Amino acid sequence: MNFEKLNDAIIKGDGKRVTEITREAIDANIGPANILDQGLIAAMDVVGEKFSTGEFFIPEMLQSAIAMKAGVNLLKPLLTASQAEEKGTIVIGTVKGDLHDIGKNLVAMMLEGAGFKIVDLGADVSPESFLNSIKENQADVCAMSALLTTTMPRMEESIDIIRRKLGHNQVKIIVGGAPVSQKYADEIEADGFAIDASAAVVRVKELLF
Ligand code: B1M
Repeated sequence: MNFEKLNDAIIKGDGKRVTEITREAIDANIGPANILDQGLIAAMDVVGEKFSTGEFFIPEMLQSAIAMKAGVNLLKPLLTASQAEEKGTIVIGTVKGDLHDIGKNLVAMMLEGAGFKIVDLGADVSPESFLNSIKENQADVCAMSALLTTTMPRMEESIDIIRRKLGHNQVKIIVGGAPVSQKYADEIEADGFAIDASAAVVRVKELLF
């Protein structure tokens, strides 16, 4: 399938068109992961570039994000269809000061599909909220997302407080998001890093089993 029309609809922020084309792609038996990667995520990269060059402003970026969510909602049942029994509990959120939640939602979705119980704290999550939720839910993994270079340090702060209160072995911590790298994850002593949502599933399984 040529994803140009779907890319275009995302870039234009046309949620109605995104819904139509995503539905057509699903009906044509295109794999949901392909629709997601080539149709939706690829277009968001173009939106980001247009924002960087001053062609787009916040409203356009937001409109594209809303359109992307329309497509993701249709793909969700296909991406989360899981026959597996529950493998563990994962607390997930985007760190404090950061409102980007699309990537985090995808990671949550894929982990849910892989059989984990997900406690989604949303975006703008404080270190204390991560800590409290890990304790309340006896979580096996804490997954943190950051999309801004300015909010990446909130990951380190969250890890520090979690480790100070709970020690090193009670919960595994995985980090990710566009500006985050394996190098940065090592620096802040996270247990794991993943480049995308599928890799997050692989990494979490490696950490737990
Ligand atoms: Co913002 N924004 N934004 N934005 N925005 C970026 C991130 C930016 C790169 C755009 C640009 O300049 N090119 C830039 C950051 C620059 C930087 O820090 N170096 C930026 C900026 C500057 C800002 C504001 C500061 C703009 C302003 O106000 N002047 C502002 C900040 C607001 C805040 O958070 N406090 C802002 C606001 C917004 C909107 C609200 C308008 C909207 C977000 C809406 C929403 O999420 N509900 C938005 C959007 C849409 C973007 C871009 C265009 C798209 C992000 C996205 O959803 N991508 C983005 C440009 C870009 O990324 N190319 C941009 C699709 C998504 C699937 O990818 O989230 O990367 P991503 O997730 C990936 C991986 O990163 C990974 O898996 C996913 C794929 O499978 N992943 C993980 C993510 N989390 C993970 C966790 C893991 C593992 C993997 O383990 C736990």
